Amino acid sequence: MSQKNQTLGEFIIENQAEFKYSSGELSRLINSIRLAAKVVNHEVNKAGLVDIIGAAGDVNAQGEDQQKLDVYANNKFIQTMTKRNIVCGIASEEEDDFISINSQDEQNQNKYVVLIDPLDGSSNIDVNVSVGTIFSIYRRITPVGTPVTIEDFLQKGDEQVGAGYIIYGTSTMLVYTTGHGVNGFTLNPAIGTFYLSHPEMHFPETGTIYSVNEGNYIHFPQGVKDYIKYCQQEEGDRPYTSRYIGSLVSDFHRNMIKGGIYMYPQSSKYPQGKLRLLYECNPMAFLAEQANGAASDGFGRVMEIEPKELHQRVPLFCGSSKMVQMVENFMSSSV
Ligand code: P6P
Repeated sequence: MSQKNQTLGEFIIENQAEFKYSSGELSRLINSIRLAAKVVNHEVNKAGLVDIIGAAGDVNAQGEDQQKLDVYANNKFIQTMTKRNIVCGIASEEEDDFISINSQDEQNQNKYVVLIDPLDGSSNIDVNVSVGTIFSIYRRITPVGTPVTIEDFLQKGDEQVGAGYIIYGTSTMLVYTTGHGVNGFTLNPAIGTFYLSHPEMHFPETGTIYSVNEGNYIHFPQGVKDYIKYCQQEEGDRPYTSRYIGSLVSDFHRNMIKGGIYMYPQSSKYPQGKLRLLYECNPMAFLAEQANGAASDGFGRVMEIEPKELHQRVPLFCGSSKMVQMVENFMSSSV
């Protein structure tokens, strides 16, 4: 049972036994993500000072070359997980191919691979809008002690053993699941500790917020156009409120607390959708379903999609279950 104000460390230890593979490795992995989150948070939160402390390409106080924040975040998450020898492979939006972490070493008994979007919504940084890190965790399917292969990464979302995000917003939160519900931890920056602030998070069954880039409206499938028009009609609790800030983690987080749906449909610019299946859609889908919400590609569960390649894109409709179901109804009735 989770108690408010528990630290993330206490929570991980207390709930480790719940995890059927509890060898402590997953706990150490979540702890390494926690550490990287604090390091990235420190850098993200001073982005506005770039002109004062030096823009990308300058040298910082540690004598390190200053990097674009998404490259910085990518390097920090990869370094943190590599140094602690916890995973056997990592895939990232910032890396063309997956990275093997000593997996060819016969002594390497590590069994997890992690897929990350190190800084989602990074274009928002220059305008001081929330951004996030998204992560997805699988057990490798090839034998431990052998080199990881692409098959270890191309697994359906239903095979995830963990997923979560860090939202660098008005406060910094780590929200994650290992298949036993969703819990949110808020960072106290004064002492660098995450505290359980949002135990057992749930999507309301329905809501009145829809999040979509309506600038792409004319390119949307007819079913999506019909749903948006439904949201805008005067009836009952409609018209709904449109809230879209161009950061998946932030829109998802708000909708999980207040009720709502996030949509990134296919369009002429993105015929398969813009968002990546393996390190954006699947982790958010795992969280959504664990929080009594839903996640669909417009016709079926995102987590049932068989991945074909590492940076594959799919449409995403996720959030309150009744709202996702309604979009699927509009989509199926318009084909
Ligand atoms: P658009 C950020 O680049 C992102 O991947 C999501 O975080 C966000 O919801 C979406 O793309 C924004 O895309 O095309 O509406 O600017």
